[in-house]
Amino acid sequence: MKVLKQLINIAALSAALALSLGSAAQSAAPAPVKATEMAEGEVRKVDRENKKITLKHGEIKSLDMPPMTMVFQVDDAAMLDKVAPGDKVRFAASNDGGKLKISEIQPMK
Ligand SMILES: [Cu+2]
Repeated sequence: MKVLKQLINIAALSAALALSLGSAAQSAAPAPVKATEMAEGEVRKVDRENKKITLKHGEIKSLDMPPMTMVFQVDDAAMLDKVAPGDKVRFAASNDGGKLKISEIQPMK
């Protein structure tokens, strides 16, 4: 009987250990780094033909740019299919030799 009780204790301990390991792994999961580099804005106009999009954007820290409404270029027109005028979006912009380009854009939920 004593052996059985010990076995149960061991089982309970390892279950508790597995649980705490599980939650530790979960809380240690890194937040997506990209989210901090993304700026927010609202789509004003989508010009698929010319691969351009007009955004009213908030501050873009990576470009040291204050909030404004402006036109960005995209390399791939397909990126513009995900968004429509009026959508609130999160996007990543870069300065490509003086041309401001959007490398990633996604509607906010
Ligand atoms: Cu701007």
